[in-house]
Amino acid sequence: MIHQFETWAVEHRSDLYALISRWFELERPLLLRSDLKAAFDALVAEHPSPLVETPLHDIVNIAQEAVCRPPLVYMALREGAGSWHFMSIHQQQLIPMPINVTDYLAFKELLVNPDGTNEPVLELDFAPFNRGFPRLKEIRSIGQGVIFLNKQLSSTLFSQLGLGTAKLLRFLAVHSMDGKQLMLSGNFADVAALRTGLRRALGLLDKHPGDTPWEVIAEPLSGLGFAPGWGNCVTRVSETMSLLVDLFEAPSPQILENFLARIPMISKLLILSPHGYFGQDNVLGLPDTGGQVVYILDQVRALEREMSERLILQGIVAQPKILVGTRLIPDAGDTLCNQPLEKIHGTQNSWIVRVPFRKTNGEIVRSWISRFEIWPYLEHFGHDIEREALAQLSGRPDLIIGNYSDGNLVASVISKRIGVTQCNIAHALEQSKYLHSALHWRESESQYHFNCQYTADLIAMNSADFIITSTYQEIAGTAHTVGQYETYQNYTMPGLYRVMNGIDLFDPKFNIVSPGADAEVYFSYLDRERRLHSLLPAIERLLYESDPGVPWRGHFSDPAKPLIFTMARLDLVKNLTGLAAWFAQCARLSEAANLLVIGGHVDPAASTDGEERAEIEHMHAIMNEYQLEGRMRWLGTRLEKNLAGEVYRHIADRRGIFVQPARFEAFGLTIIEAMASGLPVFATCYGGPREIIEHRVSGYHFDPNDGAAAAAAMADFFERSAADPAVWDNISRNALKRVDSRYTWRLYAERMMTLSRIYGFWKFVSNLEHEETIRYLNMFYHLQFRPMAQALPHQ
Ligand code: UDP
Ligand code: LCN
Repeated sequence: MIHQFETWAVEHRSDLYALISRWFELERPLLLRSDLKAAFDALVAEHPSPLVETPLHDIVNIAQEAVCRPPLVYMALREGAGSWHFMSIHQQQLIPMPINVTDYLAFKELLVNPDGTNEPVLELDFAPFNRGFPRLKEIRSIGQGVIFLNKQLSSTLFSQLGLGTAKLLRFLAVHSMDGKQLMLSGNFADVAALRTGLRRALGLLDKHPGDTPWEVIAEPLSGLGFAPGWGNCVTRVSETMSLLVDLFEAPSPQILENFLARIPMISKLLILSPHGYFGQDNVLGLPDTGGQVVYILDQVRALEREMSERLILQGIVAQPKILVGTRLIPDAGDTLCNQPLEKIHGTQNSWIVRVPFRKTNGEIVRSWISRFEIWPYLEHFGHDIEREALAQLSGRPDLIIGNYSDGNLVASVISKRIGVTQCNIAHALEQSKYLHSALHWRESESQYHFNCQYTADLIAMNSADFIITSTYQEIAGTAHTVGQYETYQNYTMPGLYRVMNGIDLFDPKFNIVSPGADAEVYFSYLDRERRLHSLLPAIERLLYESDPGVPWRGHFSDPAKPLIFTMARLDLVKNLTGLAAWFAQCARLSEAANLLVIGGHVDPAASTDGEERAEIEHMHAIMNEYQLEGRMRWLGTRLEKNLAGEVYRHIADRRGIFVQPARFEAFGLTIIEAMASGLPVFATCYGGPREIIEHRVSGYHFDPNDGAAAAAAMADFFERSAADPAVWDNISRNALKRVDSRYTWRLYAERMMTLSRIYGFWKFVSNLEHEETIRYLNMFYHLQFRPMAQALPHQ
């Protein structure tokens, strides 16, 4: 494509000139894809010769960004996920010149540092470390890493005559849990000996009924060299042994996966989520405390259940244990975040463990601090939480899972120190939320400290053994939008460093494992028997009575209309104020429905967070300007989970909709909660919702930059549903189906455990340790991250 454009440009100099001039006329040094396209479209309308479907059009289609410093324009072209090319064009010469990523970034740096041409710059490039490691080839396979790894490694391993099976024998021979030997107790000299043993064992098992428990056969099997772990009864033990026999006979990745799925490997987990208020009650909606907490608590319950079930099936008597490490906040208001230990509801043996942040002089930090300010405390926190976890678990965890930039950094440090597999979960990567925040990091340094955050991200991503994402787009974006991880592929932070290959999207470490919505709480509005009817009076009061009993503003003059419902933290990026404005400005929409907003505080003085306070003021201004009093109710409260579940269903009873109007949403748990309740959802097209919802099938997307169109689409939906109830019913039914087939915690837990086992096995038998990378990262941490973090103001 690029080559064709170069050839085309030779003969179409004046067309190219016309377009570049338009870009320059915008007088903005950094143009986005939408700007580049809009200028092209405007040119097409007026230009004497046709430009549509020319190589110029193709180039504009793949252009993500352009840096304009007349007479030069430098372009970043994205042919597909992770496939970037760069090009420069001089307005007079009009010859497109391919350039490399370094030249592009260096040119971009001039925007903030015009005199910096000759300044030395630290360049980071992780590509050389990954040579020799298997990597995916197809764009559509991105995010299915461990399964790919399994295929790759098993074919090489088992093709080396006898080597693979010998390694498998060694793996089984030393496999233990909590110091107890599992699988093999006998000293099998080689694979042939093990095969003979298996044959004998299977012969012995044949003599017993299938449901004979393990205890009965334990002794004779132990005499043949077999330890617990094969199964809880004769049938299960025979199946597991047969899988191993098959594997020796004709190894295949699938049999290996099935066999590994049965080996008890994981019973102790450490999950890290340092920032925010991490608790079970009264925390949701507090600044920085939202979906991540919901996700982790549901995840813990699902993983504990899955681990227990698997251990029982394998005949192991062991109680899995999960710890969630977070910070202890002494001044924690009406939450329990000042407690060092809190049992997680609905689990047997999972706990929140809290240790405080400390200043350099050892003094404890007493109050909540924003996630943007926590960097100086993490090192000390890492040591303390590691010590606490080792004590609580009586040894090392089998897996460490980090959450968000801070948790992932701490996970990196601890997992390398104690030699445990590291899994990362991002929840949100801020480069996608805060546009150009890397380039302009210095301007927002006093508020956001993105220099620390993006450095931490780079370290954590590259040190993780595997990374779980909620959607495909989180890694690789779409045809025209950049993935959240992809934003780390190349970027620059002028004055700090320049990243040429920060992360490889084709790395098998990426795995999509989508979360679910708690099925106990969020279920269909049609499931009358399970509904919490006792909550109805509370809901009616909240929504319709003159005093709802919580801070509020507004009421519904015509309560018979269906509701447009939105619920989120009152962050700028969540854009609840945007929705209120669109609603107010669209007469058709406010004619068809009422608006219910739940989030934040109604009294600005009640908020401790600057961004939230500004949004509160903004919401009031909109309500004043458009006199929304009788058409909108705003509740400044946080709904308890069961109540929230029943509210979604109540809105569905009344044939309303849920709207997620964010400027960008990394995933969006409220969307799957609403869908799981059978409520039609309209959600932003930026981020995870684009993938969760199939447009017009199981819900709708809209562009939050075009609120009028979004409001019109909602108005259409209400009007069409009023004329034909099947319109609403169809979307509702498909939303329920979609969540059920893709977004459940049961699917999540199964998949997560499979990945951990496959990964654990391959880590044992092959050299997956990226030792060179680890040394490089260690240096980067000490020379770059640490001094920056320590230089931040302490509370
Ligand atoms: N939530 C809630 N009560 C509230 C506000 C939010 O239970 O008053 C829950 C909501 O149901 C969802 C989570 O908080 O489970 C928000 O997650 P989401 O992924 O939508 O957004 P985040 O806050 O993580 O950006
Ligand atoms: C953070 C976010 O911003 C949401 O998009 C996610 O749904 C949530 O975490 C849970 O992963």
